[in-house]
Amino acid sequence: MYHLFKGLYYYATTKEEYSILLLGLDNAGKTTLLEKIKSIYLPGAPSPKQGAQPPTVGQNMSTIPLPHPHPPIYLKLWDIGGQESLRNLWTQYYTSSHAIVFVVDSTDKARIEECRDVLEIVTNAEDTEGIPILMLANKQDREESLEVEEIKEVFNKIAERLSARDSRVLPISALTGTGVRESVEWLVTRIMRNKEYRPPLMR
Ligand SMILES: Nc1nc2c(ncn2[C@@H]2O[C@H](COP(=O)(O)OP(=O)(O)OP(=O)(O)O)[C@@H](O)[C@H]2O)c(=O)[nH]1
Ligand SMILES: [Mg+2]
Repeated sequence: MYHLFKGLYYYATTKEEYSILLLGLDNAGKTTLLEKIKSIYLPGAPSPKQGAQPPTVGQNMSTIPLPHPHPPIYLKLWDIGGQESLRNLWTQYYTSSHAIVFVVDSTDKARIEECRDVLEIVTNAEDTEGIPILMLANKQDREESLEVEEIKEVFNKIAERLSARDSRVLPISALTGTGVRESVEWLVTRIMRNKEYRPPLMR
């Protein structure tokens, strides 16, 4: 009974909301990642299936309440289309974001330089200054994927410039879920640490 009340009290007083922006080239796995996070944190949400997501034209948004023992906060996840013609829309989300997740298709060696150039533009934007950046080397379940160390090398130059703020490269599979919880944990730690600089919305 005590735990029930404690749980109810916990949710009743949950007020802080942080926005997280999922960016990356088209086909990187952003929508699959959003679906996977939902399946982990929202009861009853189905796990994503291979090839099930059509390319995103516009945006998807989901709000996730973090379960105890996390701080009682909501994460509002914005998944934006990554096709070239849609990338100029990303900038509209920068000022209200508390963290950026940049998803990389680790199997797409032909576009890894394009990936780096796009990330560079994102991190150079004035409105993203000082917010944590998490780079995800996605599709690690595929045999032909680049290792996280190889992805790190590509982003090294950017990472050096980002060193004054929080940034990290983590290996994941949005499809199987490997590394997804760890990625959310990293984000939560960093947005809380950055709270004074980018305060949450209260709801
Ligand atoms: N094997 C494997 N496939 C994945 C993974 N993540 C995504 N995919 C596949 O990659 C393709 C593209 O995934 P999406 O999630 O639609 O990519 P997106 O980044 O949302 O693409 P846009 O909406 O066009 O920006 C789909 O066929 C997914 O099933 C992964 O971790 N492993
Ligand atoms: Mg998508």
